[in-house]
Amino acid sequence: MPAPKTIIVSNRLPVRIEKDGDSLTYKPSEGGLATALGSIYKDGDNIWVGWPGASFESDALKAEVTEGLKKESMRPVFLTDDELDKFYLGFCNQTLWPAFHYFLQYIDYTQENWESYVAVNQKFAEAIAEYTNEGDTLWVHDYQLLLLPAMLRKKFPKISIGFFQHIPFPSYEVFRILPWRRELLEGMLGADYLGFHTYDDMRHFLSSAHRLAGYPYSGNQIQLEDRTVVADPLPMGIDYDKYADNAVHPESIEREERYRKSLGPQRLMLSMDRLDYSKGIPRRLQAFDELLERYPEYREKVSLLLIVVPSRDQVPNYQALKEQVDELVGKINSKYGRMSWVPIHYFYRSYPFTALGAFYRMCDVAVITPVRDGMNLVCKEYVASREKQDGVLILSEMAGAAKELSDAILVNPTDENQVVEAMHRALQMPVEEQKQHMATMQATVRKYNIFSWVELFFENLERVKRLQVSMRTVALSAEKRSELVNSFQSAKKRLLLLDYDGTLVNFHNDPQACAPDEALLKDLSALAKHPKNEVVVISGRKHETLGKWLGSIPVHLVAEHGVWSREAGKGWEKNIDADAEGWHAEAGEIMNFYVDRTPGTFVETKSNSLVWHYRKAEKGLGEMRKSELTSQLKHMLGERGFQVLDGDHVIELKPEGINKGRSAKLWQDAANAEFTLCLGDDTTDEDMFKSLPKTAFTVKVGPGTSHARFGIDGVKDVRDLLSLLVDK
Ligand code: GDG
Repeated sequence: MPAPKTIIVSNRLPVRIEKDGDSLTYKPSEGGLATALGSIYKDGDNIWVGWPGASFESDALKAEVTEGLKKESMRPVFLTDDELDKFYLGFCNQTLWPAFHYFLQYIDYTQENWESYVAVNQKFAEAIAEYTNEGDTLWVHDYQLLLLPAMLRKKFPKISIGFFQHIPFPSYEVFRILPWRRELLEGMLGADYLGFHTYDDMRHFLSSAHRLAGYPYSGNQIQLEDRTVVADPLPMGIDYDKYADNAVHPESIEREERYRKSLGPQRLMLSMDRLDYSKGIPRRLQAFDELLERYPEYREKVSLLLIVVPSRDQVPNYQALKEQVDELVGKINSKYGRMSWVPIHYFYRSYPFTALGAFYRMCDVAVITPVRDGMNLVCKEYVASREKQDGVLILSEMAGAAKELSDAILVNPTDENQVVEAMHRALQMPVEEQKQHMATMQATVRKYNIFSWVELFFENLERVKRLQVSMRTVALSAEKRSELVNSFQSAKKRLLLLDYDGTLVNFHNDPQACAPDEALLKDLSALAKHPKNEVVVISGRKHETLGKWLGSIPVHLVAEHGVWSREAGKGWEKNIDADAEGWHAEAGEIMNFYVDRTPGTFVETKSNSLVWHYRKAEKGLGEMRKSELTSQLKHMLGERGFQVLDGDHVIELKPEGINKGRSAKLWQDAANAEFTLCLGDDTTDEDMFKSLPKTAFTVKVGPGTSHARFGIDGVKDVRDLLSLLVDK
């Protein structure tokens, strides 16, 4: 088995391939992610997989590029022009990008583009599979590859897969608009650990996974059939020292001096983004226009340095935006401009790194007001570059970075008045105050830098893998099952402890509609009649119901978690005698208060317990009310000797000391069995698993954590297993 390696996957490789005469040269990217992951993908056998950034037609050229990239620890996935058109420009940039940035009016629903998206993700999966082994760790990046984690999971069921989403994850209300929402979610859930820039992005993802794909979650853990997946906010940082050093680099200083000479002495505000409608450039320009209108004293004294980096210029919306920006700049410059002063210095191009250093040094104020941004790194770079700790950052609340940089002047980018006043306040802010805020922001950006981000990502992914192992019950494989059957056959005395709902029969929205079918009655009866067997059905159900459903066959019954018991052929015995009157009325009143506020819920009254059912309540609302009700019940009745049990879409209030574990133990002691089989599906069954000896065959039904030794998939498998034991 080769040594485990790490594979980074992103749509675009961190390299620029240029033609130099007859040969190709490979220029590494200076982007933050590439720098941070440099020490990782260049190490040992690790690699970075992605599209090399240009179309290479001939096989000979592709082979040359593949060889060249190999030396850089990279592996290419070549995309055709058709794929670039439909997958990249189409689905990525005209469907997912606008949807995830809340530009619903721009979403393109072309099915062909979706098909290309699936095909390209599949192409990545196949390329990656060529270099991958089960022990490797994969880190997939961003919205272009949302389907990839599940495709890789299919090929490598146990592999570690991390995923990071660089753009926002929208609210469920928006995400659900996409026709391919379910496939996208299932794709992402192929990962073990999913990182987002903010808590809100994570929350939106969890809510979509729950509501659209039906997976339950608790905290930030999502329970799939066979795995626990963790979603987490992990805001991306920058290489702080690189920006701090660049700002004082002689070349940046020289550039600043050069620019200054041509610009004159006026104060500067910086606006720097890729050309994108999510960045809010036109609104920013309108606010600048209004600033000059409202505060004429800034005319000839303040200019806006507007850097717009070309991006996606083949997409019509981007072309229209470019025209809008050009027009606005023209309008403002012609309205206020003087021979000696230009209000907006506008550049539509990309600059070398040292030019960035000069821009960050020169500008007293940075105006970063995207209408929606996953994180926004420019604002962090500005902060890191402020050597003297002066300068003011105006930052949109809609950028992920706003969650960390609360010392910036935070604005709602659509509130023009607020942005104008923020500009005014920034230009007036005393240096001492600027320094106070800047120092705090620098400390944050320095601490939560890109290197700690990468380190934390891998640590968290590893932690999830450990969690999955600790929570895994061993699947009751064919081999284990025959071991179980052999032990059953060779034992003189055998005890079967069986939960009812979710174990012997499937759940139903109406709890009364779960009566046993003929086949079940036949098998249980046959098992119970065997002289070596004791069969006990241990349920939370009312004793009347259990009696009605199972009273005609010779099984022993334990009802209401142990309040009632009945040996086969005998009458019901009540095991405790709590004061039903007082607490029933009081707790019933509380539960009914929640029923009134939560459609789809109801209260079931048992002789010694009360159950609040929320299976039919709106997803999310039911869980929220459950938490409220649980804490209220605990608060009001906990000290009076009551416990609140958390079951499958129910909570049950009952006197302490009564639980299925106690009943299971009583039967275990009394039966003196050499073989015990215990089957159950929910948290109340865990008490049984815990109370039995280690040698017992405890089996958890369905997914999730458990104290049981084994796990099986569902009711059908339980029924097959019981059938196997009949007549043995
Ligand atoms: C996506 C998400 C998230 C800009 N102009 C030049 C230049 N840049 C560099 C900046 C910065 C980067 O480009 C832009 O990063 P942002 O984070 O601001 O924005 P997106 O490109 O939209 O990135 C975003 C990010 O992913 C990371 O997860 O923060 O929310 O949309 O580093 O310095 N670099 C050079 N010349 C330029 O002219 N060399």
